[in-house]
Amino acid sequence: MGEPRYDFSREEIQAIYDLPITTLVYLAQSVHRRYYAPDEIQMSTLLSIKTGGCKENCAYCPQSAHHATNVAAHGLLPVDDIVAAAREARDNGSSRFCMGAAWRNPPKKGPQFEKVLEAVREVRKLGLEVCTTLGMLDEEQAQQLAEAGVYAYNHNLDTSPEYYGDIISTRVYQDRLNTLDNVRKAGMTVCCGGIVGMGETKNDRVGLLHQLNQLCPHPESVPVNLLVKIEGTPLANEKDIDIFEMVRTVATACIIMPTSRVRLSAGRTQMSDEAQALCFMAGASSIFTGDKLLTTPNPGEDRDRSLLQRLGLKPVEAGSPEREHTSCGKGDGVACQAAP
Ligand code: SAM
Ligand code: DTB
Ligand code: SF4
Repeated sequence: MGEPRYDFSREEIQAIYDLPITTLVYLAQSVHRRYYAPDEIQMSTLLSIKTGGCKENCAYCPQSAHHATNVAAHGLLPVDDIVAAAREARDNGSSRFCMGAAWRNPPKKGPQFEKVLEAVREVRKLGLEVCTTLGMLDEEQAQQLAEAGVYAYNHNLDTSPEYYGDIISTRVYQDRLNTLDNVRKAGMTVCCGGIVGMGETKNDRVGLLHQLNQLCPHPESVPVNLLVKIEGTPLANEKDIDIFEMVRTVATACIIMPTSRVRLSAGRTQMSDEAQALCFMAGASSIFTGDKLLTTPNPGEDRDRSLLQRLGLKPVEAGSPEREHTSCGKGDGVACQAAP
């Protein structure tokens, strides 16, 4: 056990997910140690470079123009502001800087996309790994971002294919898979995960994990977000999910995608220190640092520094390369067919 497999059946994943938590966490930690140092946490910092007014209707998102939230929308930030934020993130120990834009897809060519490419080149010069999340990409945009120096592209599948339509109706699952395909073909690494706590069933969480497992090669990063409930969005009054479902999702992701770095992403402000520690024991080895995610609060440098210190964990050195993924040998990142 521990070598990447792309053919887990949904039933097999379900069986792993349902293991007694002691066995599940033990297995996840054992697999994690084969590929990663057990005491290292990779830190990424996010910046929203274009906020609000998005044409998509994602039910969880404060930045959708379809929901009346009180996000302060702004257009694309000046390149200098982006670079200043990246420098500060690096000085605070981040090894990756992730720029997010509330776009259905980036504008085709033109000054806005040029500005993004320029920001990527400048942030790259600071020695940071550059990540972007800008919505759907065509082949050419993916190529241009890769050439400018984007290391990773974040594009989440969010939930199971069956539940997707309940959460977003302005695009379909296949649109996301197509972008992931373009990202792979362009040679960027893939950051792809989802959200728990959106009213989905356990079967949906397993369905998402199954889809992620079939991405071939597996995404290098798998962000697991806990829903941040935002007033004005359709999910504002969603009931709290049992936090052990989050732990199970993290642990199962680590077991079925052993070379992927699983990131404890949004929602940490609602999680106790103990719950976060349990996620680290279950193999999560990355967090977003800073006091803001894209538009919502995050624990902040001081709180995280103290948490890592109490747990005896340390940040991954900036500039140390991510472990290369093990290729399935089946090609270019299109979902491989699961074994019958
Ligand atoms: N517009 C781009 C896209 O959707 O890919 C990039 C930005 S979007 C905000 C990035 C991801 O943030 C989403 O795919 C979703 O998984 C996550 N996200 C957004 N709002 C969230 C919330 N309220 N709680 C948890 N995760 C959230
Ligand atoms: C991801 O999966 N989580 C991050 C990152 N990728 C871009 C974003 C979380 C956003 C949470 C809501 C907000 O701050 O607006
Ligand atoms: Fe929010 Fe991204 Fe959906 Fe736009 S596409 S509403 S920014 S999650």
